[in-house]
Amino acid sequence: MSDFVGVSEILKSSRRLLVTSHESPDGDALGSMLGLGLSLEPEGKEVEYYNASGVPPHLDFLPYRGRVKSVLNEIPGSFDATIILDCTDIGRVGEEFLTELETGRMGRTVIIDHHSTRVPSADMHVLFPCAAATGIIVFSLIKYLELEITSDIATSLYTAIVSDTGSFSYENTGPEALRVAAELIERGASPSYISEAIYQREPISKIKLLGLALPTIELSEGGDVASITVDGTMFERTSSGRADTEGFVNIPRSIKGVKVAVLFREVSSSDNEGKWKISLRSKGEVNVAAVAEKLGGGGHERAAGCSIRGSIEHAKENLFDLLREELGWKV
Ligand SMILES: [Mn+2]
Repeated sequence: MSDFVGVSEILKSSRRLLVTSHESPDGDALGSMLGLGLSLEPEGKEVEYYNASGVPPHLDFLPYRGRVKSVLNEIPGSFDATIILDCTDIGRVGEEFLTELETGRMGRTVIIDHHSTRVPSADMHVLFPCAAATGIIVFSLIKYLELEITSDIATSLYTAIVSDTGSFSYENTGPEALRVAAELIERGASPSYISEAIYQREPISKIKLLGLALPTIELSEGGDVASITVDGTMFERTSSGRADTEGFVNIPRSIKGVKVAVLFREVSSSDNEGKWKISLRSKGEVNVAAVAEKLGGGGHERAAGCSIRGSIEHAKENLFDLLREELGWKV
């Protein structure tokens, strides 16, 4: 059961807090981290910020991003509590965190999230799968605790909401997301500045990578599924990295009639077998979280992810079989 009051009590009674989120953080993960932490600091709390992947280039405009450390070892001492945002599975915080957790110095663990696919693995949690972004839950907590929302906090939380709603275009965009966003604008968030910072500062390497990836777009399952593939050689040829594939899945998603969009991204694996990170987006009725879960991943009904080992042909076959079932196609 979600314990909003219990989590608020932990925040109130803790003196030193660690705020963290999942690896490869998106705008919701980092925006929620900074939004929550910055709201607690004026209350005399000592807050440290940690993300195993650091701050990606498209989010390097966030206020106080320099406070986010990517090596836990560089943050000494113990914490009264660790707040894990936008992440229900504690393992997604990263290896180093799991190791440090064993030492007991992380204090009580609290998860604040809006993902729905897993049972949270922390001492206490606030889980609202209906919230469009974790940033909205953080906003509610700040209000409940009667803390001030400065313009830096407003910018952080607005970034969280914009990121997870696809600039207020996905199905999760509702009155609540827009009302919270409106209040954040009143408190100093600038929609044009934030959108430009996130979406209009692409590195040329990303556009070149997209150029190589576009010809791989293919339709399957009678046009219900569209996929795009980025393999290791494309990264090499364009000197780009995994962060450069951000948003690629929206291109197959934009094709008329497509119900499920897929991005296959090759990641380095210890063996030479190949490993594919898969991003899934649903435009129709298909629950892609259900498909991702069958492959050991998770996410939301309309946006989920997982990975498959082996060749690209193997990955496609595996995934498309499951999607066919979910789409209700008879083989
Ligand atoms: Mn999120």
